[in-house]
Parts: sequence; structure tokens; C-alpha cells
Amino acid sequence: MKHLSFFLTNCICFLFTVQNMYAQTNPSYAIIPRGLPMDSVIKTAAHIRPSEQQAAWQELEFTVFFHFGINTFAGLEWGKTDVKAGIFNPSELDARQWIRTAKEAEARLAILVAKHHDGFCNWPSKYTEYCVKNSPWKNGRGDLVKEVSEACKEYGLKFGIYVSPWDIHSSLYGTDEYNNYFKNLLTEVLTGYGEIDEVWFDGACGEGPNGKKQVYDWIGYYQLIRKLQPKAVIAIMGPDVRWVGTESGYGRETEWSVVPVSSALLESIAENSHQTAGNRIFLPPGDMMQEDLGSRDKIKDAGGLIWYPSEVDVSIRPGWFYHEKDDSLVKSPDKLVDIWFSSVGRNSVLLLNLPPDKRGLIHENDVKSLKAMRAILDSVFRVNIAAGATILPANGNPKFKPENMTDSKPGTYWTNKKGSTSASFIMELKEPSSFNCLSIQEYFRDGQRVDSFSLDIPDGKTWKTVASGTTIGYKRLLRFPRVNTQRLRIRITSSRDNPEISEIGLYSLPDRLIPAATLH
Ligand code: FUL
Ligand code: CA
Repeated sequence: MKHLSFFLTNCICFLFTVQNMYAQTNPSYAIIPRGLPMDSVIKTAAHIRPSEQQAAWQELEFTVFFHFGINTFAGLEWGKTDVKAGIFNPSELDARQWIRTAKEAEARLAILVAKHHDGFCNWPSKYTEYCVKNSPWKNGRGDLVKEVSEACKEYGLKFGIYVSPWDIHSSLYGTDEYNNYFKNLLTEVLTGYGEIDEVWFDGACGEGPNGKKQVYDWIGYYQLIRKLQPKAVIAIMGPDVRWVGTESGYGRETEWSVVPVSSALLESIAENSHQTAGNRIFLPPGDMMQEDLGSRDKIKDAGGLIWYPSEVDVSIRPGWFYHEKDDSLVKSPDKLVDIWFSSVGRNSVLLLNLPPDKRGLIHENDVKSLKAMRAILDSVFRVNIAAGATILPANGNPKFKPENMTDSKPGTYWTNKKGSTSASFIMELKEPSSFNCLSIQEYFRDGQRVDSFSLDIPDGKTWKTVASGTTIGYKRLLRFPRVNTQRLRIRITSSRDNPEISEIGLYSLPDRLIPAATLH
């Protein structure tokens, strides 16, 4: 939990540092004039959209993290200044095994820790001796960033990097020079290894070797990334992707991708802005650990609103780095599935950490758990019970076919009249079916709108509600006690504008995976 306080401290330092860049006409944010009626605030929020990079990132759903470095060999989570480069010596390192493991679990992007807080660079840097070139691994000729990026290309995964701004080793830390040093390191990883799709900046801002803290040049870092890797999203201490607020794997039930920021900030930023959503630079809204960030109550007095989606980062083990003592503590397949439902199924992207061991391999226990997780998910999601159902929407817009909601295409959707704030439709399945899971998605490229929805099944002459949820966004998965029925009704009970529903799925998962809280 220690890093959380670092994160908060650093958020504050970030608030004072970042300024100046935003585009007023950008569809992924809006400045809200003072006194705008609540209805108009809500409508504005409903039409804020992700940038192309943010949308593509959201659709990845599942991504993995590799924490590997000098800590793996020192048995530490956070490095110490006296750890020598010579300790880094994986005996069987095989980045293809890492990426194959990720690919088989159907992860779509892998983020490698290139430099953690210890300052040790996993690539041969020109700018420091504290890196792989002074380790025995491959006689100092190894380059982990290269190996992982090439494996990603081979297996068709996107590639991201984690480069920690905090550095307990560099003697420059705490001076202006450090920002140049850090930008040099960033330039090396951003230019030497092909396309980078995500840059992950941690919030920790601790002391360097001389006890000083660093004032980070966030704007300078962002500009460099935008210039060298314009397609990359910048996550966590960055403008494109927000930290969900915990490292437990459990996202919020009510997760809005549109969140408030102050208008003063947006106005000052607008003056000096880049003109496209993909280039935007702004600061994140204060405390990311609040229970709710974007509901009506939160946005009612907002000066500005932005699209800022959530990422859930969690480790398959108790720590972020590999420790032998944790070999028996790898999360079970059922736990990983529960995390899936509580992250991907709560309008977030899951970033699961798989820390390679001292051999330089993902440990057998981790591989086993991950494979079993994938097998469960495959068996659940292989058959959509709602496919081929007859759908009778009340008040549908005739331009949108109800079948768009079950065609497995995220780009097609059904909606009703503009301005409608609710919707209801009855589905007649092909045959009586047994299920305990609803998957529902909004056409989020147009914005996030739904506040609440319910699933009903016939009960004599009326209906009985078997599951209800709040937000949907990109995707919402609801689990509930098993039902048997051919007919069902879905009601969107409140929405910020006409709900646009792109996909509906009904699934059956082993009953042991239904959380006790939903059982009556
Ligand atoms: C944290 C860091 O302090 C941890 O070591 C880890 O890298 C995690 C993903 O972010 O804030
Ligand atoms: Ca569709």
C-alpha cells in the first residue's frame, strides 16, 4: 500500500506541473459553461467520445504486464541502491515463452517493465552503466526490450513499455539534468524497437540516491511520446488511460469513462492545444480511489468533462516481481475468472502481471493457472445463447435493426429515438435455455450513456427481475442465479441520451463462479 501514498503525493505534484495543452473543439472533452442546466450537462457528457487510440485500447480487453529486472534476482519489490548489475543473470530466458503464454491466454498487448524504480535498464543504454550490458546475461550483449518486442511481433501482440520516472540509482535524480537523462532513456526505448502501443508511467515519486525528490517534466515526456510514438496511449500518470484506483483486480461497479475536470484547466490547456484527440495532453482528475468518479452527482458542477477510461492492474502473484516463496500463492483459475468479470466486465481493461522467474521463464504454476482461466472463459463465452433470438423492441428507431445487438459485430448497434432516456425489449430465444450471465455493450465510440438496466424473466402474467446493473460502457458482465427461460426482457431504465446497444450475450458458467452476494 506504500506506493499508494507515493501515488497520491505524486498526483499533487503532477497537478502543479502539468498545464497548457488541450483542444476546445475536441469531441473527447468539453468545457461546461457555468450555470448550464443539468439536463444539458448530462447530454454533453453523453456525447463525449474516446479518441481513436483510446477506443482501440479499450477493445483489447485483456493485456499483460511483465515485471522482470534486477529485483527478480535480488528478491525485492522495490530496489536498493547497493544491488549490483552483475546479479542480473537469467539462465534460460525465453521471451517467446512469455509471449506464447500471453497469446494462449488471448492477451492482446504485453507491457514490459524496461526500467523499474531501481533504475536498472533492461536494455543496453548508452546513458547509464547500470543496465544489462554490465550483467553476465549473454555476456553483456543481451537486450530484453528487443527480445520481448520481437516476440510480440512474431505472435501478433501489441507491445507496451513501463519506464519508471522514479529512479533510486541515478545521481542526477532530483536535478533538472535528470529530466534530460530520463528523456534520453525514453527516446532509446521509443525509437529502437518498432511500434509501441502503450507507455505506462507509475505514480511513485520517491527519493533518489541523494535523498532528493524529482520534479518531473511530464509535459516534456508526453511531447516526446506523441512525437516518437503517436499511436501509443499514455497510461496512469498520463492523459489517455486512468488507474482504476486499486491493485486488487476489482473495478468499480459503476464505472464512467467520462469524468470531471476543472474548466480553468481545460481553458488554459485549450490555448496551446494539439488539434486531435490522439494528441491531447491534460492532467487526470484528482483522487482516483473514490468510489464513484463520474455519476450525475459528480459531474453536476464540473467545469469540464473528459473521456478517461479505466485500467485494472493486478498481479497473478502477491507481489509484482517473482519470489520463489510465492510459488504456492499464484491466483487460482477461478480467482482469475472472478477478476475478469470484475474488470473486463466492469468497463475496464485488465492488465494482468505475469512476473517471469529467475530462469527468465513464466513459472509453471502461473502458466497452469492462466491456461485453466482461459479454458473456463472459452467454455463460457463460446456459445452466445442469445444468438438468433427474435427481438421486439418498444419504440425502436427503424433505421437500426434489433438483430444488430446479437450479430457479434461491435460496430453495429440498435437504438431508439434521439433524446430517449430509457428502452425496453423482449427477446424470444430459439429454445428454452438455462443461463446465469448477461453480457451487454454500448456502442461506446459514440459515448457512454446508460445509468441503469435490468434483466427480467416471465413470472406468471408479469415479470420478475433477475439481475440489475448500473453503468455499461464498453462492456458489462452480470452474473446471477441460474434461470431457465425462452423469453426475457431487458430494460434500460435510465440513460443520458438514447442508449446505443451494440451487443447482448447470454451465457452459462459453472454455478460455483456465481458470487454468493447475488444468490438469494
Ligand atoms: C506500482 C509500483 O510501485 C510497483 O512496483 C509496480 O510497478 C506497480 C505496477 O506500480 O505503483
Ligand atoms: Ca452488433
